[in-house]
Amino acid sequence: MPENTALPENTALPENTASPESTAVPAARRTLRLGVAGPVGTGKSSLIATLCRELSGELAMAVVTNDIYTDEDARFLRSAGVLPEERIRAVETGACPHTAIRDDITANLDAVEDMEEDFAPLDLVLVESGGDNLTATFSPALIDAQIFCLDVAGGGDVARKGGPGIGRADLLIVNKSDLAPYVGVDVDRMVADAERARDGRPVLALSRTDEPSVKALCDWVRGVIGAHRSGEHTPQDPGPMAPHSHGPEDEGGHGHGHGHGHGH
Ligand SMILES: Nc1nc2c(ncn2[C@@H]2O[C@H](COP(=O)(O)OP(=O)(O)OP(=O)(O)O)[C@@H](O)[C@H]2O)c(=O)[nH]1
Ligand SMILES: [Mg+2]
Repeated sequence: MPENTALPENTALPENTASPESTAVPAARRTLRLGVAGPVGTGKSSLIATLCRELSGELAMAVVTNDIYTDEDARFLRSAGVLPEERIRAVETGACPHTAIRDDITANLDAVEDMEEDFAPLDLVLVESGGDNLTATFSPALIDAQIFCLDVAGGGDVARKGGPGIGRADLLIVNKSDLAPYVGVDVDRMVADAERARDGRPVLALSRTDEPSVKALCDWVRGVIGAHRSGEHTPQDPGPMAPHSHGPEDEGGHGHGHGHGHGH
């Protein structure tokens, strides 16, 4: 496993001169915090595993996963052997994945800050959202840039359904493009639909088995890290989720949860 191979520019962080409240390392010198959100099973953990595999030789990285009830995603990533195990930590979010990445981000922020302190200097912390529907987006108070992940198996029309992540995430992934022939989806058309919904923001058809697409993903991440360091990247808020509510039936199907709503 590579040692802490931070990029040289990131090595000149000021040494603990700041007080705790103002651990105010200028944003451009900080680790890039990159969120990955999207519906259940669209390949978020696999995309993160791919990024770790491809980039951990050149970047110092860590991962925070969010699962509703378990640390399943963290265990998957540890077993993939793509990063030292201690660089992968799980946050258990309870019933609603939105809350932990947008409304009350404390548990995630603590996990990210702990990682950044324990493994300083880090170039990149990836945060995987709990799998959800089309509405979850990260707060820009937690992450600097975000990827929204769809997959072809969810249907070619999903990209037209819109929502804050599809419309305004920094990068939209149309994942598992290798499966398109088996599920009757025209990837080019799905990408074109997504591009129309995004006012020129980037869309990438990805498959972990398609090397050029993996390279394009890695190049995009390198580009955002560069822009973040030079101060050219401004974290964008894709906007809040649409008003919705969860009843007990959403909470694992056990019927003993407490319903709640979001409508801000
Ligand atoms: N064919 C194909 N399968 C993929 C690809 N990426 C992921 N998968 C498969 O899709 C399934 C779901 O992948 P995950 O990475 O666990 O998806 P996820 O979005 O993290 O899932 P949750 O965290 O449960 O929401 C797994 O069976 C993966 O092996 C891909 O590029 N091609
Ligand atoms: Mg996952």
